[in-house]
Amino acid sequence: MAKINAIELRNTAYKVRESVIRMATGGGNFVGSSLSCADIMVFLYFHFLNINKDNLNDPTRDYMFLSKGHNVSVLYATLAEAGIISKDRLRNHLSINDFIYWQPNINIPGIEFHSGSLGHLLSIGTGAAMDCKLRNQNNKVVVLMGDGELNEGSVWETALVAGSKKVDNLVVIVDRNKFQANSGTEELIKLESISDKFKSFRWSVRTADGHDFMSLSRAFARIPMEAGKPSLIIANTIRGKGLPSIESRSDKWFADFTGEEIESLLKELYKV
Ligand SMILES: Cc1ncc(C[n+]2csc(CCOP(=O)(O)OP(=O)(O)O)c2C)c(N)n1
Repeated sequence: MAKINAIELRNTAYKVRESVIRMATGGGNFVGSSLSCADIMVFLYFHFLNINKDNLNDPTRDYMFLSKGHNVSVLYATLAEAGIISKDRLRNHLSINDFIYWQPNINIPGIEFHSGSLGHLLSIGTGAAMDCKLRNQNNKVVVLMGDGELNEGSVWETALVAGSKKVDNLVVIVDRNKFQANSGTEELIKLESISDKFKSFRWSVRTADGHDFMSLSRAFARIPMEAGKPSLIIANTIRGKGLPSIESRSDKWFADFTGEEIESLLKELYKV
């Protein structure tokens, strides 16, 4: 991996956050949990993954599956910063006349697969990773999941298969913001220890600070973490990160802000 340029990544993350906030009006957006994974997305697309506007049709490039599909605004914003979709198109978010809509749609360049129904893209990503291995390609497949999403049964079926079949080009990153929609994950259905559960399914596991590019860089430094094992990175994050007035607020998982509120949130973001 190239040397990390944390300042550049931080600047890109500001722009991504700004786009996510601007999309949280006229119908709304899952702004809280999109902001929790904004730094992760920037790290993936601007440092870790071999995905860019010129190699989308190259089967040897890397793949990124957004399994927590309701956070698609952060994916759109990242794809726009990467020049994969046009920034103008972000204004169509929530227009029924564009495939840019509530959930990831494969008709948008850079989106690998439809999602929205939680719990499915780990199996799709595992299949893609197995396919790459069968072709003797060494591209990496990353799946970004929510922590609450781990409650879906199909996640554990696939985790068992990926560990058992030694799918070691697969990396799952969990946005561990400790919320599932409007409730705390541990109050709903206890998830801990996520690490021990995956390890017992023959995965390698690391934790990282999901808002610290150096910490993410250390966690992703060697993939596979152990030969013959899929990798899990538990990224500890804060819902609403970047906007102190909504950080960790259960009522700001989803929000539909007025134009005035958006302007004031952007001032808060840039601390002006
Ligand atoms: C199969 C399925 N069940 C329920 C939902 C409704 N739903 C959308 S987001 C969400 C919360 C998921 O929690 P988490 O993965 O932690 O995401 P976050 O709280 O970070 O948004 C739920 C239950 C869904 N999209 N798919």
